[in-house]
Amino acid sequence: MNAHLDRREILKLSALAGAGAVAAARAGASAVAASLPSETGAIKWDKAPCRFCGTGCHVRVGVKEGRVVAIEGDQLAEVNKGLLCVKGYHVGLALYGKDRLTRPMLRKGGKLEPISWEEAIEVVAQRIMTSPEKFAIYGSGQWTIPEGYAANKLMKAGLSNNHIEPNARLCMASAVTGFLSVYGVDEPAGAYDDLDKCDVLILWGNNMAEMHPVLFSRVIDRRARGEKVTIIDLGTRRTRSSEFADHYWEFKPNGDLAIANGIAHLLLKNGTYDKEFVERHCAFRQDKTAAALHGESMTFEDYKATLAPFTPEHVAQLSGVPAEKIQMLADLFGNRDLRITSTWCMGFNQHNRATDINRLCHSIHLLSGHFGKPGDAPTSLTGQPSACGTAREVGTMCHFLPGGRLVENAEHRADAENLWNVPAGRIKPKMGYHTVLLWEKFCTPTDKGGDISTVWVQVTNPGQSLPNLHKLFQAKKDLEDKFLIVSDVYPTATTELADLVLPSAMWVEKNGIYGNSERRTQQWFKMVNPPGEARDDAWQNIAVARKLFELGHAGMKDKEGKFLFTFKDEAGKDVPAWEWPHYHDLNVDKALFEEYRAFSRLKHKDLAPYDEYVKARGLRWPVVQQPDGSWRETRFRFAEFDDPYVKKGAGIQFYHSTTKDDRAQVWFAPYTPPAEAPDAAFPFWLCTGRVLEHWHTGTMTMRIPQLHGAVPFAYVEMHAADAEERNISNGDSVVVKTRRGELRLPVWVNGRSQPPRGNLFIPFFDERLLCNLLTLDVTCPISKEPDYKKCAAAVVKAGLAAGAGTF
Ligand SMILES: Nc1nc2c(c(=O)[nH]1)N[C@H]1C(S)=C(S)[C@@H](COP(=O)(O)OP(=O)(O)OC[C@H]3O[C@@H](n4cnc5c(=O)[nH]c(N)nc54)[C@H](O)[C@@H]3O)O[C@H]1N2
Ligand SMILES: Nc1nc2c(c(=O)[nH]1)N[C@H]1C(S)=C(S)[C@@H](COP(=O)(O)OP(=O)(O)OC[C@H]3O[C@@H](n4cnc5c(=O)[nH]c(N)nc54)[C@H](O)[C@@H]3O)O[C@H]1N2
Ligand code: SF4
Ligand SMILES: [Mo]
Repeated sequence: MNAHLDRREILKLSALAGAGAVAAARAGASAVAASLPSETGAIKWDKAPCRFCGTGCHVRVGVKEGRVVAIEGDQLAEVNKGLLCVKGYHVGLALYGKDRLTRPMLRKGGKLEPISWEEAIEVVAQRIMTSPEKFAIYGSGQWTIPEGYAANKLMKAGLSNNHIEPNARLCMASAVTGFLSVYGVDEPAGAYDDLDKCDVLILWGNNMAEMHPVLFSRVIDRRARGEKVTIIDLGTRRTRSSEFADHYWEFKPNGDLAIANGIAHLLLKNGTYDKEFVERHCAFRQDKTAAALHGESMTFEDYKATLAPFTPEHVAQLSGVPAEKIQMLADLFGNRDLRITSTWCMGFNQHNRATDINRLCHSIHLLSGHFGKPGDAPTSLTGQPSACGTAREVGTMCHFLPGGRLVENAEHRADAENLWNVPAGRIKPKMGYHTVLLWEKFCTPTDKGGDISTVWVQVTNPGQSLPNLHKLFQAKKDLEDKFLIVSDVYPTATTELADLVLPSAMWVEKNGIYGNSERRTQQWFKMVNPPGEARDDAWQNIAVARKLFELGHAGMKDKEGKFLFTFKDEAGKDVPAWEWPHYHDLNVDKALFEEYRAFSRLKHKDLAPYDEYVKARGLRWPVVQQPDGSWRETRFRFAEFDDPYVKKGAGIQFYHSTTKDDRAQVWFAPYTPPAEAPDAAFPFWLCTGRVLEHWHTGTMTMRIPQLHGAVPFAYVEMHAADAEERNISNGDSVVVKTRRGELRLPVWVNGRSQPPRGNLFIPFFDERLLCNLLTLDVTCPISKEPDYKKCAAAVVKAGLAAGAGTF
């Protein structure tokens, strides 16, 4: 049995039977790797990163007669070495749903009516001109880097408006605040190579078998080669990942805070922490206000004393994980001969104390010295294909500037104004509204403080993915003067309330660049034409900017009076890229990327020239030029053996330390209960999330017959004993209620995953069954990311069968 076959097996096992079999069968086809681009018969092949998750696999895309006709795993790609999961194998079909949006549409008399692009761009620009400060862009970690960069520049450098946010606020914002408060700079120090080297892998509530399947297979594959790797799955429900774990330990919601403190407590009590590492590289910190990014310093003695109550017994009580397991985890961390990698995703980030739990996980790695060696790493996994690249690195959040910098810092603004060549003072010094606040302001009447009047949504589906939808989205219905613009590729829950719909080109219908979970920047070229009149998102931003320029908006000019998006072709001739027939006269992606690159060097996130990415299957930043002219990527940051920015002889150097002494911060954070907990009226915990076959709101995967067929509708999972007690059988229709809404859907007992007693789980991919009508919009006070993972719910058996389907 060769290694690839084993990885295929696990990918197959992690899928439902039907869809998994397809994955396994198709994986064999990936043996035809060749240098790219190439032609086999009439099929022309080229490379692209997969459209879906943050793993960032590379696919080979086969095009024939203007259509994507084949997809293979790219064997030249280090991330996936030829393998894909079931979504990857079907990614080409995401383009070919029958109801692609093909024309701009404006709501007239309650109905969306086709209009011309010229009119559509005019409508957007006029809307902005009416009140530029009440305009907002709500974008995405699925924006390409140039798209996000163009939108960010339009807003911050052009409109002096910081109301721009990506959906990554719902996703990675807490990982960002975690990294910033521990290391002073965002994104993981390690790389996927850690997964090849670790002896122990701890999943802190992330369901890697379904959400980062190819990455998970990279670990499972090692077992098949005879290597020993112990997988510990800490979670609030049994998932596909638990099936592959050596240990599955279930904790109560928010119990992770107690577990991490329990480990730290024992490391200190038993003297098994890494004294030398701590003395050389760490400082101690806490946040008494419970809302600050940087908090106050504390002494080692204070740190130890604050942890004293977290005995294994006390932790067991808070978390539900037995005391001896806490001891076992502490023993593992206390053993310097082992290499330990921790991974996490939304279990940590969607949490009312999300920044805290991120900090604590980094802290136990630092305290025990499990840091800075291959395999020894706290590794935050990113969800979307370019949440790192476009949301975090390009800084499309309301408080960021490109390159990991801040709008509230005068020096950072001055640097950005220089690079953008706009007059000093152009960038507004106050941060904009974070996502939840932005939608609250949009859904509040103008005379009641609702001072966002127009939102332009790009590459995201907030009508389905925002929490507490009645309040944060559907309330827009009754507000006549609010205007919603949506750029998408399909009709969605968001276009349903849109006043203007703009049809977009997607994935290989345009050039693109994504940045994945391990700091890897990946480029692709346009391979097919978009359908009908669908156009690139970057073009849409540039065309609106040009219209604003023509309407006399002063912000659309730079210091010399030139239009902000001025492009030249290779001969040095100006190209009016805002005119669609000229958009492809040059590679706009390349031009925008080269401009953006200058920002990447401000905080050691150096990117290589565009052409280097054309040759590679992605490169991990910082990418630094060598004396021989070649470009070298960095796998392990802060470690002298690999990171070019670490001083010689330092070993480890946290060169963006918040205390400016090259130290990372070890944090204390208390155990805090969830924001809402079950009570007599709402006796269940409700958790929400995803399944392997579907991508988020399902707009793409529900239109792919194989994936739709595998999991055709949403359901609520509950424990068999809870169901029995209520006389509920598999497939019965129930109503799930919370303080915010209710939803009728079928029950799945002993299904894909198994929540413990008193817990429910609903996936959010089904637009007919919107679980976000139920969820809570409470956020982590520091990251402002909502906690979708727990609220209190009740379940009542419904009288009639559910509309969507039964098992
Ligand atoms: N197939 C597929 N893959 C995807 C995506 C997709 O839509 N489909 N989306 C991508 C994106 S954007 C993201 S963000 C990731 C999400 O990837 P994950 O975070 O791995 O997945 P979720 O289903 O959101 O999270 C569910 C898990 O949250 C954990 N959890 C619940 N409460 C707590 C708690 O209090 N503490 C902790 N530590 N854990 C808790 C539970 O154990 C549960 O299994 O997946 C990415 N990959
Ligand atoms: N209940 C619950 N809700 C959640 C979460 C949860 O765990 N539970 N997780 C949150 C997280 S982590 C995330 S990341 C979000 C994701 O939430 P969303 O971003 O809202 O979900 P997607 O389905 O990825 O939306 C992407 C949209 O872009 C469209 N699209 C695809 N390609 C293109 C393109 O090239 N151009 C344009 N203009 N449009 C395109 C798709 O059709 C789709 O409508 O959901 C959040 N919401
Ligand atoms: S693991 Fe993620 S990136 Fe890789 S094929 Fe699957 S969805 Fe695509
Ligand atoms: Mo996400």
